[in-house]
Amino acid sequence: MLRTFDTHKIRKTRELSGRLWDFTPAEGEYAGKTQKVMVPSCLETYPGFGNYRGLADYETTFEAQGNVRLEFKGVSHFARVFIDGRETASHYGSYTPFSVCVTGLAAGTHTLKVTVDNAFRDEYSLDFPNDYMSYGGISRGVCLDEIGELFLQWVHITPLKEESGVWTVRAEVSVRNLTERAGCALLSLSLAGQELISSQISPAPGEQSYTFENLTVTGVTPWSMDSPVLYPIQARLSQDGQVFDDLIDRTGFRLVQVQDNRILLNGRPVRIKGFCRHEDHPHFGCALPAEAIARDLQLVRDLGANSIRTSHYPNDELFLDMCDEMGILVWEENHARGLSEEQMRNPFFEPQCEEVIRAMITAHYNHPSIYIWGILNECASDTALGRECYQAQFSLIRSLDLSRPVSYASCKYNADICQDLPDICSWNMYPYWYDDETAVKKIEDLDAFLGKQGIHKPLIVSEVGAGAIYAFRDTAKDVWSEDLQAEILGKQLTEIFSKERCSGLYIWQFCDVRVSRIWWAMRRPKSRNNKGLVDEYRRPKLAYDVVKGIFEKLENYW
Ligand code: ADA
Repeated sequence: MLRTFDTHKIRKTRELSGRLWDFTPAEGEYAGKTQKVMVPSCLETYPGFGNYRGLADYETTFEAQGNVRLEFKGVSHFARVFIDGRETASHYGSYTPFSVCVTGLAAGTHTLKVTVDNAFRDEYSLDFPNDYMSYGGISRGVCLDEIGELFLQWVHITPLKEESGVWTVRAEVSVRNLTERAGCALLSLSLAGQELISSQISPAPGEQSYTFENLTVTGVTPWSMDSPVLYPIQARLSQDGQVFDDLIDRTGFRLVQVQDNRILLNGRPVRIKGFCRHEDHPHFGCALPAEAIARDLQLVRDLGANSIRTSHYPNDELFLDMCDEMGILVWEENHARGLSEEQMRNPFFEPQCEEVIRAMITAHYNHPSIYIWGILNECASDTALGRECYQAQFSLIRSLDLSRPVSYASCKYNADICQDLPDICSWNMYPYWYDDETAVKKIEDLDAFLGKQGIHKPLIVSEVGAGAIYAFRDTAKDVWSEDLQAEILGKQLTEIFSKERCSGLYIWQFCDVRVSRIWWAMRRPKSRNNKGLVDEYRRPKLAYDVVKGIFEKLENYW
């Protein structure tokens, strides 16, 4: 399953995932031995492959003729794609989609081989042993579209303002022309069932995008946490009255604005009651099937939460589709956790971060649930080089999307030199866990630190939490007991919500997650980051009811 709705009615599209492929590792005791595995999946979940690092091949076949477009929603970390034995694409970026077009395929059966590499290498600057597991494999869906010479690549809808029930929106449509000559088609677009555009286009070879300003839509219900109403976006290309390509997406009508110390959703100040969540499960690695994602979101809802931070990378579109439908706000961030200045000096680092940002925003633009774009969690925001990266990446985001505020989760406290750059200031803190200072004191100090620089922006506690090993109960409330975690979370949440200066918080973290074997595992019992409110199998810890009790009493808005 790739999305929760159909993305085409005209274009012939089919999923190549959701079935068994041949998997052949290149290294280790099973080198050269082929077995059947489900795609998508993570290779570390296959028996005997728990700690495999290196190259491996995934192979399948498909029937097609003419021009096709293959889209890979996520391959970790690096992929080389071969069609009928010929290399047609390569891609680095574990959590972002990429596509490849092949023209003039002869009718019949074709082979598709994807060589993946999940090793840690300098040229994969965002993947290294970390406080989560960098899984490998074809970890998200794969689809095959039959296309002609011209096809629709993406449509971006931006709701800009609402006056007396009339929404003004901007539409941008990207078309690809696979030929060497100018194309010719009628482009039409409807939104919420209303025809907005009908325009003759002559796209040059390659990619072209068309922007349409001042479009208006009436009679729609705004998207909100309590009433997450979605509307279809339908783009079509036709010639001589015959529609030959289409693209369907969804959006919601809502504005996200920052005013003084508050984040406004359609004019109302939101109170964030959130969780940071890794895509991780002992059975699936980061390749959670739709059912498991939906179950996570049900738990999030049961806990009375209203937001998720996709720490620390862009998430599967299925997850975003479900958040759109459930009214869960999403802070989505690029792929970067805890890089030092030295790691940020890696020449691959900045271009790879920017590539992730471009791919993330292009693919996820229309999701109304996404209300913040985040970058560079706990990186070197206390150094001049770090500042250059934060600056460059925020300007890139703003050049791609001005409709959402930007932020980053900092742990540099008074040494941070980048707080003037984002729209929202966000801080990770672990009072009573990593240190004994109260949350109240921390927030007051940060507020004073920002105030001295003349910075008056909304403040979010982007991480707060404590660890516990599931089923370890202890009357002495010793470290790693569920009892201590429950007590600490109770204190942290009560203190943070008592500070109205703060727009809300994200608990670190939703579920326990596997961490890398090297180094990190030595500081993490059971090789897990155990700060989950539920363990890796989603069994609730004592803190579950404490958090639920606090979250449920608080409204979604200030
Ligand atoms: C950081 C980091 C998280 C996690 C957390 C922890 O704040 O952003 O990824 O490592 O600390 O558990 O200490």
